[in-house]
Amino acid sequence: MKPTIIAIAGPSASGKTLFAQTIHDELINELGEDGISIIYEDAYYRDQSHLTMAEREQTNYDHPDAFEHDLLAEHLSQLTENKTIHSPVYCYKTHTRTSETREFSPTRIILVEGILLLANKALRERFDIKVYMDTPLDICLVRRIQRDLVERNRSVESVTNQYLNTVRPMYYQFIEPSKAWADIVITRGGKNRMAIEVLKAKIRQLSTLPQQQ
Ligand code: UZR
Ligand code: MG
Repeated sequence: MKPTIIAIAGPSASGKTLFAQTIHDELINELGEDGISIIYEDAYYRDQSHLTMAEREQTNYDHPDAFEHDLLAEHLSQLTENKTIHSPVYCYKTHTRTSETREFSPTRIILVEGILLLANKALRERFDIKVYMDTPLDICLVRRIQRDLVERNRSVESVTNQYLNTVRPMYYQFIEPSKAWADIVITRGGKNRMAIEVLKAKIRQLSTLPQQQ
């Protein structure tokens, strides 16, 4: 069995996580634990344990160099060879990896979710289906303020500064151009019901096909 790998990319707070999780949760009973799973690009933010907290706060987390994409590409290759991986676990509070890893076994369908997945050639080559969430940037900003204040313990000032310094410029430099690689572009965010149903139908079809060698 060779897993099918589906990338879900797009700007920060565009609804990627919600979209991936909705598809996963609505199919998990039908497909089972070895049928569908999610990998987060966030988990592959670089280890920064050698840096001070002040230095970590200076990192540009919206630039491709902030991620260990080589390791993610390597892990995706291993999963397609049916090997189990140990993915890193990242902590947003300390801006670095934790000492834990997450054991992850291949499933028939693997959803991979993250901002810069389509901006990297080695990653693109490993995706069978490439999806891009084309949510307008002002909607993303509003959602990001709401989310990061509640879930990531930030202030309005820190979110807006990050937005102006890195999120917005890196979006125009790397994320928006990567849309050209997408097979499917989704408007309106993670609650787009028809987009969810179309992806679910494709996943169901792939899951019932005789498995490729
Ligand atoms: P999503 N990010 C942080 O703010 N701190 C970190 O330690 C690591 C990441 C932010 C990052 C990016 N950047 O926009 C966002 N900034 O997490 C990506 N600024 O996560 O796709 O869930 O929004
Ligand atoms: Mg997310």
